[in-house]
Amino acid sequence: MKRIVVLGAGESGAGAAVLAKKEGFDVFVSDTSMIKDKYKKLLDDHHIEWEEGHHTEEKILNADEVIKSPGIPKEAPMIQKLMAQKTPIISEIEFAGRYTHSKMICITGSNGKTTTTSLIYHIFKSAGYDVGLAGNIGRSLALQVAEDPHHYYVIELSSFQLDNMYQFRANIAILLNITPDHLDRYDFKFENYADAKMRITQNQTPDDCFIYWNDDPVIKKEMEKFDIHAVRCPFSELKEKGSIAYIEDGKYKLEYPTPFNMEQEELSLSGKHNLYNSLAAGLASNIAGIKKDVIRKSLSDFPGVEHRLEKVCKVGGVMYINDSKATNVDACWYALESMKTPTILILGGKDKGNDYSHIMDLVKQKCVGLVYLGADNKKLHDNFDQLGLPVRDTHNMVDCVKACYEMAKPGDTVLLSPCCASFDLFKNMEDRGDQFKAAVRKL
Ligand code: UMA
Repeated sequence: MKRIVVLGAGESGAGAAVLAKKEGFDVFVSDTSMIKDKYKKLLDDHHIEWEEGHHTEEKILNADEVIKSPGIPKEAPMIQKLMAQKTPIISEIEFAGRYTHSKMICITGSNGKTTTTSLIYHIFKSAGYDVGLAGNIGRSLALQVAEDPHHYYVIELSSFQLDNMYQFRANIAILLNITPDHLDRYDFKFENYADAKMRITQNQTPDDCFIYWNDDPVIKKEMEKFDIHAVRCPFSELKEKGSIAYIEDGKYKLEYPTPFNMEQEELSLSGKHNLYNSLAAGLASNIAGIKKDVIRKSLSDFPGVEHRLEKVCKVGGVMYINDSKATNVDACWYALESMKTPTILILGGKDKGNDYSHIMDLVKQKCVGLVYLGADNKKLHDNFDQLGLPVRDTHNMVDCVKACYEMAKPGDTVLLSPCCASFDLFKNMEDRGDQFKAAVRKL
């Protein structure tokens, strides 16, 4: 019997293990940390052998194939050993793709993935399609393929997931943008990260579609390097050469495959970044054959995504906005760009090789104060103190929100859009956003 070892027992690994067991493999799961109770139960319910707190070499190096969780870097000692002995290492999505013929709508990009994925899922659901939501958004594709199969999957793909994908084919692939992120996982080379994003197009055929942002110079450059076999479906803010989705005379327009238009002001999501997300989502839905009236209605009644420019409440005339999902500099750029009132920006966390020069002009234009929130705020001081804005240094959410409250005047906005990952002080970005909302509501 072929032996599959799954490294990491979070959402991705536990799901992969269940599918592998169902498909008749000899399965072993190993995690260097303590495994969450819900995943232990899932593994036990399926009689899958697991270990926690360490990796036992003799139980891992004898694998025929290894499924690696996306959070494990290739530099991890066990991965290095497996690579040295040429054991195939794949991602959970690659594995799941082998056991389903469902249509795959896959979304990647440095920013906007979760919003676009959620919006497409909303449109497909509204159309009555049998659809699953999966991937980086927090739901294992493998587990759904094993236990809750659907005709369509809308899958958010991170570069980490794309890294170990080889045969997987996206029927509709969406690449929203490529800006620096996760450089610590790509030898601090932007090109390596951009190349990983382009893997979303590999294995696509002329029956498939590739939707991408036509104005992105990085995508343009990358497309010269890769053979794209899918039908090209570029979108852009304004009508320009080649674009088949754009804004013209205040109207949101799709040219392909069915001509479609609606008033731009009817779109439920506002801001420039969300316009791109809405164009990409509309195109994917149109290509999937969803009726115009459903697309129109769904684009206008989509409620938005938690932790993404989420309005929390007004306290003392100050609006508090939770954009905890902004874990890179570019995401913060879009958030700041959409601010209409003087802004106190909360930034900081686990730095991923950030270059803050990109947001300096916007910080100067929009911000009236900065609150740093990280275990180590030195890099923030080094970059931003020179602007001469009032600055506060904090190391937990309660102190951070208190500092914002003291700094803000009626009419201001407090924006949590930290540019960084959350793992230095919080469990994850959701925990950071939840703690922010709870602290604001206690003011
Ligand atoms: N581990 C080992 N050995 C090692 C190193 C780590 O066993 O040498 C273990 C860790 O203890 C941990 C596990 O490996 O338990 C790593 O798991 P994981 O972080 O991959 O956890 P999952 O719950 O499987 O979550 C992953 C994605 N996590 C990451 O990419 C970091 C989740 O994306 C995703 O939702 C989930 O799979 C389902 O697809 C989160 C994320 O932060 C939201 N993504 C990044 C982002 O959006 O910026 C890319």
